[in-house]
Amino acid sequence: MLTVHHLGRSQSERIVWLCEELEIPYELRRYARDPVTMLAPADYKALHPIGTAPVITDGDLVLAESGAIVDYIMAKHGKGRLALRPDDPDFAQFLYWFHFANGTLQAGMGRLMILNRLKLAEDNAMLLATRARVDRAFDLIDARVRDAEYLAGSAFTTADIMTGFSLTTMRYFQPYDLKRCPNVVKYLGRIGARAAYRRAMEKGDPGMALLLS
Ligand SMILES: N[C@@H](CCC(=O)N[C@@H](CS)C(=O)NCC(=O)O)C(=O)O
Repeated sequence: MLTVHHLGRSQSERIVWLCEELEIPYELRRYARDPVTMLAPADYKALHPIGTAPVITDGDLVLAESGAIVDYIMAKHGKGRLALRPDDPDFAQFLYWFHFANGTLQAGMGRLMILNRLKLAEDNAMLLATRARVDRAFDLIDARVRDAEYLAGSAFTTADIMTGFSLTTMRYFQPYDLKRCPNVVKYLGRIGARAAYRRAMEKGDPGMALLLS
């Protein structure tokens, strides 16, 4: 049985969301963050040596890292859904946005969160450069979803699932004003209208206000 180990308000919401989109059977185990450090509790850290969310278990397999988990579940249960094939004209876009999610957007948001907590001077070069990089990432997404319904193009794919956390729940940890990104707000309206997204968020983080604007 596939088990999704979900740490509250974390990147593991992606995996719950994927399972709900695919409508596959899975068990959901929820873990609360340590209330002081906001890190994963000891029983979560014991699941996998890297100690971060998401983690899935499937029989003897224990797998971490969002992208690897999404690829694993898609290979086993995707049946061609939520992904583009190499002969699709938007295939390269699909790959780009799938990897942009953790490689650039979430990496930048995480770096900015840490730099902000260090209370550096407002003119600190690293702080300014990181802010500018995150702004560029949001601007790039805004332009993409102005011209296309979803990140890969006209079809909703796992590129959207990979990206969603950084545009929404991550803003509990690193606020980002979406006023500069009107098309991202419209896009998040489309995301928030998906029944599978709503189900996933309600199952994973019951009662959490969804940061869709
Ligand atoms: N690149 C990793 C990042 C994992 C990660 O940093 N997860 C955070 C949650 S958003 C975490 O586990 N934080 C709690 C901790 O480090 O104890 C992935 O996508 O799986």
